Amino acid sequence: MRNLLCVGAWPQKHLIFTCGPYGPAMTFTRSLMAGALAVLVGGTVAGVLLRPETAAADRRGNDPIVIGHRGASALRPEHTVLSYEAAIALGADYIEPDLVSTKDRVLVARHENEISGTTDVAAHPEFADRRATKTIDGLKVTGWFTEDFTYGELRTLRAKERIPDLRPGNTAFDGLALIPTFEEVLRLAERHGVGVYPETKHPTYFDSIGLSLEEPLLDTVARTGYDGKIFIQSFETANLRELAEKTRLPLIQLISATGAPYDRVAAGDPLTYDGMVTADGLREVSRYADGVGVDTRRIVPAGPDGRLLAPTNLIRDAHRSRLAVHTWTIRDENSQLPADYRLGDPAAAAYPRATGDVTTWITRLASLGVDGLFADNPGTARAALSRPGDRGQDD
Ligand SMILES: [Ca+2]
Ligand SMILES: [Ca+2]
Repeated sequence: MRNLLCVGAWPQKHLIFTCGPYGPAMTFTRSLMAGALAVLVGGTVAGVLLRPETAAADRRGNDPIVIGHRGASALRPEHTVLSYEAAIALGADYIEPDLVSTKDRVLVARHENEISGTTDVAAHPEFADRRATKTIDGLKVTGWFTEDFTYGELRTLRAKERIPDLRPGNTAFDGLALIPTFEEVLRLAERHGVGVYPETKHPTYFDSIGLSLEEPLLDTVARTGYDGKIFIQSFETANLRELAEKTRLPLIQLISATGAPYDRVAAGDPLTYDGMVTADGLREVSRYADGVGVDTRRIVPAGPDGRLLAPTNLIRDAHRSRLAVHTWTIRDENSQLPADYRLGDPAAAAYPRATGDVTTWITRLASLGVDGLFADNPGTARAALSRPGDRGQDD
């Protein structure tokens, strides 16, 4: 049994508990329980127990994995096949779809369920009456929402660049790409031998409107027969705990620089992200998840002037709890980098979007021991990690 679990979908080289010095015991406990449950209930989850290992994402030795954040969103409109294909071409180990639901329960890749910023929906008069104001995770949002469209209707829209001021070159691809389904992303990844790193978006909200995300996520993985690498991520906690009982696919608890998981807020629970990154908090996360996906500021905080301070103990504490540490988001542009890594003349008009010293930033994070990096330009991350011999131990 242990061996079956070892050679399954677990990305062995990238999770501390299977390749590092910390031993596998705790995680196997969770996976054995989930695996046994899957066998007992039959159905979709049991199908993943005998997956063959795919080699593609394991070829990096002990380097952190490179996760193409929304594809290669620095270079193409995010969450399009164009973006995912660019990420794959640039050497991403994983591509990352954020998942929201249509009215007819199809999971599609969008950063938000509100789609006016990333599609041409506002230019479709036939959908003018779908414009609405809703409260999502306590915030009022106005626009067009995926849950008010059937998949067929969404398919008539075309994607566009979300932040054209920062990434004007990406507008050359406006109007060219469809909204992809999760199934399409899985099939694309499988064809190219890369992993998939789906995020459930606003799970409490989607439960509240009867469109729970977790069941169609697992069903889609099973139905497509996807047998590559996968991590499932969420900023909330309850749905990850629920998933831990239903699947042995590895789970990543996302942790912001501030705030609290919305499911905990909605439940009146005082748990915050600050509480989750303490040694005790991380130990609790390790009861249901296999890793954390943290804002880089949780690893290296920045002062009020934007310059970096001393690293925290998060990586050490997470590894002691057998949690992998993935971090987000690595972006090339000066305006998106810590002040320490900005390059060029601040007075120049192009300075905010000019490429800074992002490779040194990536090298620093790697030297601190991160196990994975979410990068808007996976090519930069791949290049930085490929540089020979200049990565010392920083901690
Ligand atoms: Ca995401
Ligand atoms: Ca749910």
